[in-house]
Amino acid sequence: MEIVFLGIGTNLGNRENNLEQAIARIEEYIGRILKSSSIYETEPWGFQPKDEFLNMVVKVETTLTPSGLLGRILMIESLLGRVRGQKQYISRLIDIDILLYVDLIVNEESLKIPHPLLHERKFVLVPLCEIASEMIHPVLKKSIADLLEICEDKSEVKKYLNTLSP
Ligand code: PH2
Ligand code: MG
Ligand code: MG
Repeated sequence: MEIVFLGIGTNLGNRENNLEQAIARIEEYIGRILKSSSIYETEPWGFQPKDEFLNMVVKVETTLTPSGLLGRILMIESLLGRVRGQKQYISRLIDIDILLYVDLIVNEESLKIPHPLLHERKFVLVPLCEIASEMIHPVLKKSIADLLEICEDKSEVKKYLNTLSP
């Protein structure tokens, strides 16, 4: 079993329901969720759609390899209605990103782990810090708590819900 951290985001449709569906599919196709962060409402980062995001982070145990994991994520995203194509950011029903895969570093064209923008985004660092503040970023060699402290992102990230309805 390997431990992975996944970031989940949505800014279209019934956002809470989208998160719930994503969680259910992650448990079905990726592995058991060991920890979930609270849900945060976050200002869009890097583009300006009218709809705010809900973001959260989950810690999952899995037997999948990094590329197997990516394959399952793409499948889950399309099951939940995600449409891809554009190169630039667009609003989406669901986005699931691999943030960390144990302390592995992957640097391929189609897959980079840790997520290359993890440390620049408060919408990732705040929920990740809630469940894994002591984790060391394998490239930057700093803890998640330290990365959050030095992060220059000033966009708003506010607590929305402690947990999804059981
Ligand atoms: N995802 C992006 C780009 N910008 N902003 C917020 N607040 N939350 C996201 O999940 C997000 C974003 C690309 O995946
Ligand atoms: Mg993303
Ligand atoms: Mg993505």
